[in-house]
Parts: sequence; structure tokens; C-alpha cells
Amino acid sequence: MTTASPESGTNAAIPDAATQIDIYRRMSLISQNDEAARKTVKSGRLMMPYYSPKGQEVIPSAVSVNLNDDDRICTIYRGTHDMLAKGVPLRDLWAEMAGRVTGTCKGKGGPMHVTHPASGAILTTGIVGSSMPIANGLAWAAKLSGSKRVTVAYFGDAASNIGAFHESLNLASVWKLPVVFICQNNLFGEHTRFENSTSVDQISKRAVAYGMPGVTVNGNDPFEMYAAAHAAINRARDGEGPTLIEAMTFRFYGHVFGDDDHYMTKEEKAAALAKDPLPLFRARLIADGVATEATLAELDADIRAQIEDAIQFALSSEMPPLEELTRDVYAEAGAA
Ligand SMILES: Cc1ncc(C[n+]2csc(CCOP(=O)(O)OP(=O)(O)O)c2C)c(N)n1
Repeated sequence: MTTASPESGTNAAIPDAATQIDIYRRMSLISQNDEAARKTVKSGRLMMPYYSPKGQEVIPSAVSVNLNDDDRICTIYRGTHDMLAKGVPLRDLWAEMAGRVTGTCKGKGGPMHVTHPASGAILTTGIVGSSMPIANGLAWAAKLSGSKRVTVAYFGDAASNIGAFHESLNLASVWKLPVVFICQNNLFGEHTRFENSTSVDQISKRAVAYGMPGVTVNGNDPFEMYAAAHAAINRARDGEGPTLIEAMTFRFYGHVFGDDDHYMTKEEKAAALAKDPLPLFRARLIADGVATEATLAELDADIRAQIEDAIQFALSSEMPPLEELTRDVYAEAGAA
């Protein structure tokens, strides 16, 4: 087991320039999309429960550049960042959030149940801890069929206190499943602070009980996150079994949109905002000569236009007709 300090930043493999820009592109997409989602709900144009992933952009962005289109992810209600990083198209995502027929699930899943198999986003769940056993099932299927497909299970720190976490890590280890468990430790579970609900100071320490590598990394450092994901995904793809990655991060807003986040101290929130990973990485790319300000500005503007287009598309699409209510719930008679 290797356990790195969350602040270490050392031993991180540096991704090549194109990959660095790709990580930035995904982060910008997530961040701008989050801003658009909060604005759209606040303006009353769309009513939905919304769980902001703002502050957590690095994690799925640095993970997804290591995944193929064919690889799978299972995520949670706070998962728009994971889905966008994996490639769920904006129009399909927004239409599903708005409950329209053009959405990923024909408008019947809604924001907490987005599924888009074509991009590998198989599960979004509101049941805390349930992304892990389902990821195991997908990984087991990949193993049985002899495919090299890897599945990533994303979940929060509080989910590591649920039975399904422990059962899933145990089984994945015994069966050497091609799965990577990525805990996004944003230091809060709903309105409860991490230290008030979790028996260990690092969730990665729990990996030792299940005979798999466990690592804690700074999930706001793109290079450190990239290196950890790269190693774990390669290990899974090579048939060597699962890894637990604990990615330290901080969510900038309350649990759900509208929550007054009184359980965060002003000081810790200010410190986290001062280290917003998006502007930091943007400045680093320019300072390192990886990209120019003009290139990144163009990339940001292009994303902004795509998001605006997706919102218009979603809000002008039809709601599902009543007949859809019981369709896709049970298999049609005679279907294979
Ligand atoms: C099995 C289950 N228990 C309780 C809840 C209520 N609940 C919803 S979100 C949440 C907190 C989860 O926190 P964490 O796993 O750390 O993820 P985060 O929201 O911080 O991303 C709880 C307890 C639930 N949805 N499912």
C-alpha cells in the first residue's frame, strides 16, 4: 500500500501537453456548466434538485483522459462533473435534467438518474454507496467476456461508511475485478463533517483491510490526480485488480442547491476558494508555455456557446407523453 500525503504533489507523472489541455478543457466545461446550472435554477427557468460539483473539477477530468470511450463509470447525484468529463453530450444531459424526451433517458430519469451508455456513463444514483456494487457487476461482466474494459466507481467520503463500500472492495479484491474505486473526499457528507462521521483520518487506509493498494492524493492537483488514475487504470486493465484512490477536494457550495452551508467555517471556505483549481491550472498552463491565453480564451468561449445551445435545446424540447410512464420499466413480452 502506498499512501501519499494529500499535499505532497510529488512523484506525479506529468501528462503531455495535449493531455494537459484536454484536462483543462474538461475542467472548463464542468465549471461553466455548473455556473449555468445554478443560474438556470435560480432564474426559475428550470426546477430540479441540483448538487453542485464546483471545486471538484480536477478529479474526473484527470481520470477520464486515461479512459477509453468503451470504459464505464458509475457515479452519484453529485456527478455532472463525472458525466461531462466522460463525454456525456451537453444537449442530452440538459434535456434529461429538464425531463424532456430528448434526454439521455427520454426525460424519465431526471438529474439524479442520468444514464448514457454510448459514452460509458452507465449509472447515476441517489442511493449513497450504490455506485460500487454496480461497478463491480460491470467489471465482472468485462472480465467474463475477456474484454479490457475498466470501470470506475465514483463516490463521496460518507459513502465509505456504508456496508456496500466494504462488501464491494472485498469482492473486487477476491475476484481481481478491473475496477477503480475513486472516493471524492470533499470533507462533508450532506451536512455532517468528515471527522464527525468517519473512523479513520484517511479513507485510503481502509484498502489494507481488503488487500488492495490504497492511496490518498490531492484531488485538486491535475498532475497528482492524473498519475494516480493512470497507475490504477493500467493495473485494472492488466488484470491485476482494483485500487482505492481517495482524492482530497472541497465542495464550494452546500450539499444541494439552496443549502446555506452553515456547517463550513468561513475560514476553510475562503481558503478553499483561494485555491480554486480551475484558475490555478489555467495560469499554470500559460506560465509553463503549454497554452496561450488566447487559445484558452477561445476554448472557454466555444464551451460557453455549446452550453447555451444545450439549454435552449433542452428547454424547447417536449415533455414525455403519458404513455411513456410504464415504457422501459419492464422488458417487452417476447424481447430477448
Ligand atoms: C443509503 C442512503 N442513505 C442516506 C442517504 C441520504 N443522503 C443523501 S446524500 C448524503 C451524503 C453523502 O455524502 P458523500 O457520500 O460524502 O457524498 P457528497 O454528497 O459529499 O458528494 C446522504 C446521507 C441516501 N441518499 N442514501
